[in-house]
Amino acid sequence: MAASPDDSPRPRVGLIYDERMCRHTTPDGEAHPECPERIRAIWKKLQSEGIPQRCVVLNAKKVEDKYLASVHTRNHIEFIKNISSKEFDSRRQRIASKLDSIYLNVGSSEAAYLAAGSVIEASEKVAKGDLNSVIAIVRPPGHHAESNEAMGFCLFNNVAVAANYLLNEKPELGIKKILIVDWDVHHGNGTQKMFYKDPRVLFFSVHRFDFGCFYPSGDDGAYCMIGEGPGAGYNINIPWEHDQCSDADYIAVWDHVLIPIAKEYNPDIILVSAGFDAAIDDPLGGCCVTPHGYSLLLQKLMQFAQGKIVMVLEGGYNLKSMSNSVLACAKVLLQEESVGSIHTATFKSAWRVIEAVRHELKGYWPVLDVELPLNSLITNSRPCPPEVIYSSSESDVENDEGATHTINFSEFAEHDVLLPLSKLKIDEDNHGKVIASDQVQEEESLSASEASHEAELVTSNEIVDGYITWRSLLSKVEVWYASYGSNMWMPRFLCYIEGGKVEGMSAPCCGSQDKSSPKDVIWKIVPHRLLFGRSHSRTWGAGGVAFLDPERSTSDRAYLCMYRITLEQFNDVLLQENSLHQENGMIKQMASPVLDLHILEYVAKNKSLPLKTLKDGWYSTVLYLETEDDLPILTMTCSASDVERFKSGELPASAPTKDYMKTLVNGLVEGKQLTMEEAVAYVNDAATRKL
Ligand code: X5A
Ligand code: ZN
Repeated sequence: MAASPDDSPRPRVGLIYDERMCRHTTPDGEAHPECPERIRAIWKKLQSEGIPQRCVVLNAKKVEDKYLASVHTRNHIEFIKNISSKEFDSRRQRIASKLDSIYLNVGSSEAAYLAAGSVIEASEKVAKGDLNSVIAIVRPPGHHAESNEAMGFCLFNNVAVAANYLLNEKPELGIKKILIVDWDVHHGNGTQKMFYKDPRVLFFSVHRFDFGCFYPSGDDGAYCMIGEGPGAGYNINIPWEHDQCSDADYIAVWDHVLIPIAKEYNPDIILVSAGFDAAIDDPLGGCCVTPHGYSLLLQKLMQFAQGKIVMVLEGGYNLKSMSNSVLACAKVLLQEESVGSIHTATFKSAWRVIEAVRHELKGYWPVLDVELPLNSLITNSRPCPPEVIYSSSESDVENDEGATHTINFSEFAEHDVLLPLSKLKIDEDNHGKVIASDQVQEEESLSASEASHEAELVTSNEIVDGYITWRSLLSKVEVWYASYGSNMWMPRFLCYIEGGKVEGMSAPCCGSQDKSSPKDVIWKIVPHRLLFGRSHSRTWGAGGVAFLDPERSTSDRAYLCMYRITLEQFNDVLLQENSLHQENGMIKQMASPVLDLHILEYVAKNKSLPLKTLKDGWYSTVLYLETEDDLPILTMTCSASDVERFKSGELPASAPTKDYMKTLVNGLVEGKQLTMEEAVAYVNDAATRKL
């Protein structure tokens, strides 16, 4: 710790805190992570260290409606204003339950007005130069709030309101360019939308994304969302692929993305959407940024905008961890602490994200148009963390050993990751609802954002663990699973859904978590080569396992029996087909899906995608055949390189045994596709034709 040298004046740092912002609480006193204690704990911590005495303590102020109106609709403003009034007493809870992760009570309106007004007050003081910087300890948070939507614990978008105030209401203060740094663990979807076409605001958000499965799920936080029109290049997303990100990952992003761009942009002021839910031990974030890490991030920002920084609280749900982090930041702003180096290693996945972001943005920010020495950077980096595997009590194979093996689902083939992630289709007319692939979904199935809303309701008040979320989400998305081998026989396929085994199988299936039957079954013929190999399998004992050549060929015809199932079920089938669903006899539950909406988008684009997470399984390649009823037809087969190895004889190509043949024939006959004789001839032809 070093005191600031005697010849340089102490920086003037403002603090805003007001007890009235604690009156926004859950109506019945149920526990909720976004609780009044959050700001009380921070304030107490700062007091215990004598920080307020070394700062300028400002009064909170309610925002005027006219300032809200630049980012929120009239409708939304009236709603937040009136929600706490007496006449809403009976309706308030019902209204809140219709919103995404929002509670409301008699204190909500005042708290929301104070939070937004305080950030305006703070920003004006800093813009004027009365103060060097301010920490606004406010709640409810703001960055999820959209122009006409309260969500994610946020009512008004405090930071966006203040940014607009400076730009539109106070031009005389000379603030023409604002950098918003959003380091809350969640994507700042609201702020992004408000300035998406506006180059006067450079919005930068680093957040957990988990390929679209982390709150607020969907595609908005993807790195391809770079802004539009005159705002193109002025929206920057850093989407982490998984949990456990630490100081080193954040510093790497600062050093290789944010800082070079900030130098070029040269902002007049910096507003930090400072959530502390990426902090170590936060119950929602699952990351591990330390107070030291936060102070370093903040210190690196102080070289810009003559140190004009407004730090605004967003999320953060571990009282101790966030209080320590805010304290560390206060000391940095007061220049009482100079910050040293960090001690963790950067994730390999973080380098991958950084590289992808730099690639995406280098046309707008030439300083990024240099290759990073990625090979040497990655050499010293951490592998992705293992997924948490949940063991199921419904295991059909008893074993008392814990499930220890883990599959890293986020690490599919390297070359795929380095390609820019393609965009999920956004339906503009429907307020940006995400539609899986290029398909229009069935009317009764929900859009991904509706589905994620539902998932959110399921988990409200709970620690979001990602597990319920992805299953709820993908249970709303339907696909055709196309079978061409033994699964053409419906009773055999149903084992993958319902569990158990049928005649001829030597080992039972565990089934899908969602045991509901396929919604529909239809048949189709496709121009792919059916082949047989791997004479012995866990399921059949001696068999002759069916595969499709991923390549299309006009001379080939394969029968497909297609089941309309959910994408959740497809994931469970994918795992069982690859014998990756159990370890030491324990059924494993996936912490994240092998095939999520984002990867589905890849598959749709490339038609065939080897999944690195399944690389040890025989069915590691997913094929996107075509569509039926506007739903994608998916199947799984061996890799293209396995086809080559079958051809060369390196892997045994092996005709079906009698029992296996019987299952295939049963499928084709009971499915009314072929007579018994025709079915036998079809299988024999495929088995004997030269590869
Ligand atoms: C501000 C903030 C998080 C919302 C999570 C909803 N919101 N599950 O951190
Ligand atoms: Zn957050």
